[in-house]
Amino acid sequence: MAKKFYVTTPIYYVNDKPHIGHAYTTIAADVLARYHRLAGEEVFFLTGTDEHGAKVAESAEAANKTPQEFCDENSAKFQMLWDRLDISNDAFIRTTSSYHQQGVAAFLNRLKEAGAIYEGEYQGLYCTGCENFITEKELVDGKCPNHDKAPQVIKEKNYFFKLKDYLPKVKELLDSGELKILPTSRHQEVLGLLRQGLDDFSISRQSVKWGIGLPFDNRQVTYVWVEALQNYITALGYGQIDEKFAKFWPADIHLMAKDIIKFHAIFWPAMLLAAGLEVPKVIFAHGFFTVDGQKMSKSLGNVIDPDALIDELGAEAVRYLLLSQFPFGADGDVKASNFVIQYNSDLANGVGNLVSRVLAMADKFLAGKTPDQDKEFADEMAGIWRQYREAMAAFQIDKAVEVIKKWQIFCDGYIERHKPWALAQTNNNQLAKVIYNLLEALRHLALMLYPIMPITADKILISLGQTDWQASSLPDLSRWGGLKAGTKVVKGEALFPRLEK
Ligand code: ME8
Repeated sequence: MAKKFYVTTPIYYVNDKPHIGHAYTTIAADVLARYHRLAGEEVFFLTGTDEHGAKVAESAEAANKTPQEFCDENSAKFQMLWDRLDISNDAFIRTTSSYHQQGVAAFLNRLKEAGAIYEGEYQGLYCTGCENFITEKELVDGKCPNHDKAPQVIKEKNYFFKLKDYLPKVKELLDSGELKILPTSRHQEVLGLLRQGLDDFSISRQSVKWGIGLPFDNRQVTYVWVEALQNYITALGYGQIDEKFAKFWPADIHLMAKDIIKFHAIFWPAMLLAAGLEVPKVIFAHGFFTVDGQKMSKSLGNVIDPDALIDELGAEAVRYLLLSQFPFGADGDVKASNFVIQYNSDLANGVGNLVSRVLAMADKFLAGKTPDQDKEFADEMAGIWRQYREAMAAFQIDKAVEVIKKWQIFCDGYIERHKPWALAQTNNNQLAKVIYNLLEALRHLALMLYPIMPITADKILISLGQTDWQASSLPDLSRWGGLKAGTKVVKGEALFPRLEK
């Protein structure tokens, strides 16, 4: 039976349209999903939208819409962007869907039956921007530092989750590595939070109306974070259809940025333990984008709109450029003015130029017919694949991109050393060998590119006469010699025309 791989993104709030931070996480998840499918695994890739809570309700009111209308419109914006970016998600969950609501009721009932929920009185400062309580100590000039807004004082009857009862077990899972938090700096951060001590948290709201009623007290709605986390299981049919849940749970990786690590690394595993379910295997928190050195924010007017970027550079380039900005896991600054420069150097002059050069030479010197097999690169290629697989297995997408670049530069160097145009005058045997090696090298380059730029990869493979390559998986595809003698190869259009700017 094929190995399974379950990858998720956060479900994004629909209080606004998507920006490049959302696109970054989703593209990264898509790369992992595509890589694991290519490796022959059975993949379930989930993304979606988080639609309840005070923040969404307030934004809907400000827009003069009902919450549901507002959610429908904004959720569609995310789905449209993912279509434009060729995101290959297997499901798109909306927390206003009835199956999510039913799954949440089943999960909460289970927590209640397990004795993990009790009633209490709560008073605290609530920041709607964070959808979370905030302490006096965290305030700066009386305001939430993340949202620059004064929190509301909330006093109400709530239901609480006995978080403290499960913290020792969460710590044990972290120590044993059964629950991995990556990169390791984030693991340390989570241990720090545990050392500081955490209180039980309230799982319901009395004053908020836009949410899922508690199954055991419908005067209260479920706290938006509590039901949002459950999307990872309700999307698999938790509480209703067991088959998918049994097959794919636990998640192999929950991807997100560092802002929401506490909810995922502590609260979520604790709730799962209380419900007697397995915890996710890996929680990976990548860094935060800043733009030209500043936090991306509407008020600064520096939010990069992914749609505008796609209009300018094309979806494939946007996927590549976002992922190759900085190490996956680290914070990084994006300079919008660099995108065109990097497009020209990496894509137009790099991959694009190599592909068109090799195909043009095969066309000109050998009438587009693949020569007999040669094995000059077989060993190098195996080494490159090893590095690529290791990078992907460690979720180091930027390293996988580096490996691809290295291979492209190696091929450019090989052309310069062997000068096929000179061999065409003097040595046809040697010319045939060199062209075979280059064509086969392109096939491997395209396969490595596939998770990152799927359309580009497919175009290259089709030019190489590989129309049914998707029927095989990596163990076969990555073997040297897949390109058969006699296969017709054709020059395609330029993959990445140079941009003048
Ligand atoms: O937190 N740089 O939703 P959200 C990189 N609904 N990534 C960024 C980013 C930035 N500047 N800004 C946002 C929520 N992101 C909850 C999640 S999950 C059960 C519920 C990405 O719309 C990144 O993935 O605020 C971050 O974790 C996520 O968007 C937060 O999205």
